[in-house]
Amino acid sequence: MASRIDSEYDYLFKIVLVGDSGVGKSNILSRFTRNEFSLESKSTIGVEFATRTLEVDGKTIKAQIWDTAGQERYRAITSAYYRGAVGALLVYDITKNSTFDNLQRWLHELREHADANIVLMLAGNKSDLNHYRAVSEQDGQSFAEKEGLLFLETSALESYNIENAFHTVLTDIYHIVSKKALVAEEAALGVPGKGTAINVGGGASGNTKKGCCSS
Ligand SMILES: Nc1nc2c(ncn2[C@@H]2O[C@H](COP(=O)(O)OP(=O)(O)O)[C@@H](O)[C@H]2O)c(=O)[nH]1
Ligand SMILES: [Mg+2]
Repeated sequence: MASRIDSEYDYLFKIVLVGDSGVGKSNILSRFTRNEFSLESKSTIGVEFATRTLEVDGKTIKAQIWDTAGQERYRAITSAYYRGAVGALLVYDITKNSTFDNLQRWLHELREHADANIVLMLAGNKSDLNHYRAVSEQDGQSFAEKEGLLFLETSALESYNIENAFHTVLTDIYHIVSKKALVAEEAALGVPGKGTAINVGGGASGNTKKGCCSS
């Protein structure tokens, strides 16, 4: 989702939260959008999202952040949840190994359902519980590097790196979108952009890659 509307904001970006139940997704969302944190875990029925508008590189970005409502417990997140998402926070709990072990499955699900160009941030949440730590920061970092993800440890409780995580993802998305717009502009003007494949051989080995964006 990257539509341009003139009045209130320049861009609207959909971001999804994924990861096991209990890792802190709903609190990350409430911390970022309302600056609230709750010790209780409440799960409502159906998909919810919250928005926050912020400045990125001088542009007004409206972030629409989607949270699951407990369906992740049954691994029953529908493809509608991922549709149109241009960013995702893949969250695990640094005190719970199983939530780290399940990351591969979440990544698989993201890669299956989301746009190929989606910006992914791995977030090792509950960094305030360092005394109960089960996953080292190095393990998080290595996994992120191996899978090509951004990485931060966060704490929704202490409000640590929450702002930074979303800001980093939104900045990355904005750069991708503005670069795409530039390429489209150059194409419209007939200027070959950087990285454009120009077929000179006339053979059948043309670019067979399909369009990036699901709808
Ligand atoms: N210590 C600590 N607890 C957290 C943090 N984030 C969430 N929690 C707690 O973890 C539990 C599950 O959080 P919740 O946001 O409902 O997780 P979700 O199931 O992924 O949406 C709740 O009891 C929260 O209070 C955090 O950063 N630090
Ligand atoms: Mg939740």
